[in-house]
Amino acid sequence: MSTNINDRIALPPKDAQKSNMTCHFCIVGCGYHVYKWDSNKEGGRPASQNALGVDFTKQVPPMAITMTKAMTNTITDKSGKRWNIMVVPDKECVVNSGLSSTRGGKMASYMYAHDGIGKERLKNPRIFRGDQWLDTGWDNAMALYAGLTKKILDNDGPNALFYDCFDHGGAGGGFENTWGTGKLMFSALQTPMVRIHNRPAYNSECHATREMGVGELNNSYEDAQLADTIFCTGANPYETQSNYFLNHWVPNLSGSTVDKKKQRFPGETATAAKVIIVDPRRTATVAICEQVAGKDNVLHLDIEPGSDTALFNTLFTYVVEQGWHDKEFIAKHTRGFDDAVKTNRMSMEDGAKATGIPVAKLRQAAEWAYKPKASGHRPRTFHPYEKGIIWGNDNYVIQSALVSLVLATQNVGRRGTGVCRLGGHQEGYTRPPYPGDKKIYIDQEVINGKGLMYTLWGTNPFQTTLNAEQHRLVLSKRAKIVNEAIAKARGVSTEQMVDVIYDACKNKGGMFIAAMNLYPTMIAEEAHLLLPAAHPGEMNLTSMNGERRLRLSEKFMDAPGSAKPDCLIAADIANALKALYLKDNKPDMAKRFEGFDWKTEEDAFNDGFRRAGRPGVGPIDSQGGDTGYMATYALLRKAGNNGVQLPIQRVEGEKLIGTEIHYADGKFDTKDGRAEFKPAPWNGLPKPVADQKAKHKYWINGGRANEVWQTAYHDQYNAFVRDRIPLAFIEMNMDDAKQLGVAAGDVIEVYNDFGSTYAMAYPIKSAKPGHTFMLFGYIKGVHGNVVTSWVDRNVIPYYKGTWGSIRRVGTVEDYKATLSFKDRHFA
Ligand code: MGD
Ligand code: MGD
Ligand code: F3S
Repeated sequence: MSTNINDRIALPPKDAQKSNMTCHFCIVGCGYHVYKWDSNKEGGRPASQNALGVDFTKQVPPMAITMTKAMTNTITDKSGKRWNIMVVPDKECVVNSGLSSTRGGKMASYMYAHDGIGKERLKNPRIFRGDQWLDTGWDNAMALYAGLTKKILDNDGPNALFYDCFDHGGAGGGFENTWGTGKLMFSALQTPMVRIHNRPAYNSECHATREMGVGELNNSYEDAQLADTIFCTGANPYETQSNYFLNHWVPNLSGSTVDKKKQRFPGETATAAKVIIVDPRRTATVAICEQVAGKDNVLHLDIEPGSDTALFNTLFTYVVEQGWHDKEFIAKHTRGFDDAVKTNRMSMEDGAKATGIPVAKLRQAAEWAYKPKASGHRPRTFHPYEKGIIWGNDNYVIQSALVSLVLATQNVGRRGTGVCRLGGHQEGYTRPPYPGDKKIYIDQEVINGKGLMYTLWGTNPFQTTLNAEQHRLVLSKRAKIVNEAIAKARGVSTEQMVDVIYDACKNKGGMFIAAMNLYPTMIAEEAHLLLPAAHPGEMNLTSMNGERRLRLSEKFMDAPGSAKPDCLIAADIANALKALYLKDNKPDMAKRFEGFDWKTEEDAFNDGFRRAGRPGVGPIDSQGGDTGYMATYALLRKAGNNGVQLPIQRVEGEKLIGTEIHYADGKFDTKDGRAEFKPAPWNGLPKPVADQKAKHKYWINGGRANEVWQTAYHDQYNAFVRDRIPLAFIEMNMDDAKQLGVAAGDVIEVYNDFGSTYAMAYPIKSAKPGHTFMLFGYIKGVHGNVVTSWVDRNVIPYYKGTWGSIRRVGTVEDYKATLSFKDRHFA
């Protein structure tokens, strides 16, 4: 029997190994099963002969199983044995009910195989020796990394050690890895000079809502099926939280599950939900909602970019004027309402002017979302939101305005409601406290020549930060100073090399750059040390999704080469530092690096999530202690792809019992349990952004596309994605394109006072004049180059808000010959 089956998909035989996998791409965390079996074997077509239990001897009914070639691969383990793998969505998982997405459906193909899509994975540590990369062993890599770290710590203190690090779950995160990295950075090294993978400081995306006492993941996915109205702001969930949208919103919008799912108020008949989508552009989500729910049940509020605060304040004012607010709830469970009514006041007319939405449409939105029903009950309105406002015009103020509106109408803590982030990656936060007392704009520190060593841990700021061109120019210059010094140091030992590098950083303005990653990525162009990381499937990893559902993704294969889980890389660094301090006879310093004697990722999980707890998910056992300790790997393995929704309440037998919704008891996360209204005055655009708008004609909106995951770190090697998107696309208005002399597939330059970038023109009918939408974070054509350096008071960027000019550069005939420029929005 052949080991390479190309004419069919090999089926897993009955005795194939089976394990659980949570998709490690988006927040939704769809459940998958992994089948693994000897590559010389194949299951049979009768249901009794394959592990899927599906009868393939006759036509399989539609939707009976989702399985494609991309869900299969052949891998080789450390001993050289070859295995077939199949990673297919789990029908029993309540998150996705057997659905996959174009991203998760590619997981198997993205698992490492020497001849597969992931063949460029980092396999061993790599050191840049001035003009070339050399593979090396971990001992040597650690001697350099820990040696330089120690030298800097001893001479300059922790503030010279900079980190840009993931703070989430899934790939590049999980409770194990956030704990490992956090313990290293915060309690061992004690550096405050840390930024998070997606923003330039160590801060929250949700300052306002948390201060108001409302955590940002407060309901269950099922609540989207129970809502009367879904009021979605600044998000495009069909493309970015696909199976949450398809498996939980669509059934409610189409009415297909209303009878089964909806609890009704007395005397009411169940009806399909209505949806309001706030987004300046028409998205695929809008188009699909119209198809599913009918145009009459969809309201697209295509507001002026950055005017969300004005919208929420207008609705808030109107609701209060109509008396639709919940007076009893406000009196009993909140504070600050009267002040908010004054500060957030905005008339319909002013609101219409600021948002560009006619009064009639604003009124309609208010009626759908907040007008009490004939029965006198308030509608259940769910308010999901994501990057359109998180990276919007003043994150803090927008969230204050939104959550005030939600509190006034008690649209949180009741089934069918919630005010929630839709989310990005899965979450996996557990760390010791941040050792600083203010938020530090790390990118600006780098630009201003501060810091001696920068570790990019599972991040790629070259493709994703704001003001990215300037950031990269400076970093590149500083890295080259170190390169030159390394190149000149011939025949030196690692200890001597540490001195050479230190001198280049300390005395010549250089910066040493290390990166833990799966791939070399664009970072390799400037870095000096690359450490290979393992990702889910190659390690055990826990994370929670957007409804706080904690799952264990089980290890089923070896990582390539000597790649390791990030938590164990952190432990290696800490242990190397401890040994160096002991050798140096500094026991006090050595003590700081104790507690990393982990052999496996489970040790890191037990030390972090189970022992230290997860802030924000909450201590709720009867002693007031954190109940995270109840979640052992063994119980999570039993809980399978449905896991448990945090916080855990108790264990019944071997079953973890979790929490479906927060604040049902009317007690919020403030000292006295009362939620807090917040003033949210509408101030227009921040000046640096308004200046770009005044100077440049085009709004350069940016964001995601369905088939591309983040910086395309896997996708760039996959022809399915790369051939479709050789260069970041930019959607633009047809007439604008004509005026600029730009045709579909032309290369254009986008530029403003902050930088310039390139993109592939993609004119579409639905783009408004003066509006564009560019794929963010791509390998070629970095949107962040033209994002301003402006941040709000908490150092949160406004990635979505920048204006630029456009010029046609030329054309690539290949693009026009091979690409389709069909409207992506089902126009
Ligand atoms: P990613 O591609 O998610 O990008 O920015 P990043 O987090 O920097 O991942 C970073 C790197 O992690 C990749 O190079 C990948 O190879 C590596 N990686 C993956 N898995 C692992 C692992 O298990 N271990 C290790 N060590 N490495 C791993 C994304 C960021 O961009 C985000 S999340 C947001 S929300 C922001 N959005 C945004 C925007 O909307 N517009 C603009 N203009 N900029 C933005 N920047 C932000
Ligand atoms: P984005 O495309 O960044 O995605 O998920 P989303 O937030 O849904 O932005 C959403 C929308 O914000 C865009 O349609 C944009 O037009 C709109 N917007 C821009 N400006 C404004 C404004 O002023 N007001 C309003 N109301 N809207 C505005 C992000 C999420 O996606 C994240 S954070 C991550 S890390 C994941 N990344 C990711 C991915 O890379 N690819 C895919 N396919 N899915 C992903 N899911 C996750
Ligand atoms: Fe994966 Fe499901 Fe998202 S398949 S990418 S978690 S929608």
